[in-house]
Amino acid sequence: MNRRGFLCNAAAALAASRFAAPALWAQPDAQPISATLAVDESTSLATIPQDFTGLSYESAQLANPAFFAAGNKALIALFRQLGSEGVLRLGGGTSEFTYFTTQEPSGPPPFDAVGPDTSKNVKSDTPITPRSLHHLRAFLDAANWRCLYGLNLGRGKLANAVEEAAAVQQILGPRLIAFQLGNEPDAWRNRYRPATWSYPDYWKEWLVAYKAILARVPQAKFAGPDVSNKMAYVTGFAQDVKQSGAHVIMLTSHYYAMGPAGAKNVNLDKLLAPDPKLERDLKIAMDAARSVGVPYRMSEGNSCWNGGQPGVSDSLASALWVADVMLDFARMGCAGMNLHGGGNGYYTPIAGSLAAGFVRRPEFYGMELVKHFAGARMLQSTLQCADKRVRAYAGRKGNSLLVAAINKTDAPVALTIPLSHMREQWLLTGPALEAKQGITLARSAGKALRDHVLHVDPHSAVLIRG
Ligand code: BDP
Repeated sequence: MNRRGFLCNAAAALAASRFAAPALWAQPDAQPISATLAVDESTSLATIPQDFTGLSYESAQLANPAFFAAGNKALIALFRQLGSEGVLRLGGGTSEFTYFTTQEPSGPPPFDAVGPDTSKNVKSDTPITPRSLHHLRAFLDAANWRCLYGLNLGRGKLANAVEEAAAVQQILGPRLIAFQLGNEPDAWRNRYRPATWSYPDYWKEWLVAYKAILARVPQAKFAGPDVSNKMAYVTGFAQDVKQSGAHVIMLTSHYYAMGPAGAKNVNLDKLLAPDPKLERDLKIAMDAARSVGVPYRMSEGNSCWNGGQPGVSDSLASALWVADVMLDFARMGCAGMNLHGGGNGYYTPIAGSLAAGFVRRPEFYGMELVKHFAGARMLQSTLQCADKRVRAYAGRKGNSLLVAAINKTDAPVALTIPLSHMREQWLLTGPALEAKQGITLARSAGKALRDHVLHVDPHSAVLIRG
């Protein structure tokens, strides 16, 4: 039964929660939270690029040439489901443990699927060969996605990175967006570099590598600095890029909402609460990117670093979190986001392997909801609501007004919006906040919105097109 069809106003919502289908409500007696979304159609904040959606995988995954390959049809289909265009970023902790070789290794690959990297230091070096790059190209062609490619600057030999760059450029061709040099260089101190390591040291190394690659691959494009969280690296990089005249096409950094996994404060409540560092750091990144005149992309991130928190990163909560965070980044002008994962990691949006097959994890559905905003202009909107875990966004796409509402509370929300009718809707729900299975994103027909009120169930998200 579609309960939603019966919910006409806040009072009815309460009645329905008590008598119609109480089993689905986290708190059957919860009073509806009232909220109002005012939309300013005349003020566009940003246009969401078609390839806003992205995934991030460990570079080590390339050691199995059959993984990113045209034959991996199941994975290609899932990528396409997330976006008719998109960005696959290769990098992560293992990218400092890969090397390029034209010698195809004998014997089976070291693993089927891998990722995310949690060991930080203890890894074995894995090879990347022209064969895996040709397969990657075919995979990207089939998915119609492009690639941000991370080279090993942390531990590798520059000459080897230069050879790899030449092969990647030649093989990926138009599927290559740019190279990134090193993963999270702001975290190299006492790891791959001495205790004195700081931003100026990084810039010096970056420039040497940049020039060496350009000398061999004149058409190479670059993005960076792909840092973990030290925003001073992003602003410093922007300034130095400008001063040196280096050609960088995109600024990048990572965003993990929480971490490390296992820490005391890592839990469902924290994931669903507003994160003050998001707006603060994103503003710094956007300002830096604007100062260079290039887009900014969140090149790697997810709910909780160190592989994700079981019961949190793999639950309905992560689906609600990702829908909110993606729209928030988009609203602030970010050009795209690469959700990190791979293997059977807790936070990965797609889990599995060639042998076991691939499955959608809860986060996948949150990303899928956001894909409907691709190409939309994000509109200036103001949400009035006492509970900050209620979120709403508006966008204009052609003759449609899109409104997404994310209810991260355990009470129903009655959201007043500037629409009296919806043409269609997508509903993101699951059996419980911590549920790992049974998460769905279902599309249904439109209907009238009595008194302009959109009812949003507890722990659910809805996207409507009016
Ligand atoms: C980041 C690494 C990535 C890891 C992730 C994590 O770049 O490879 O998988 O942390 O710890 O720092 O989950």
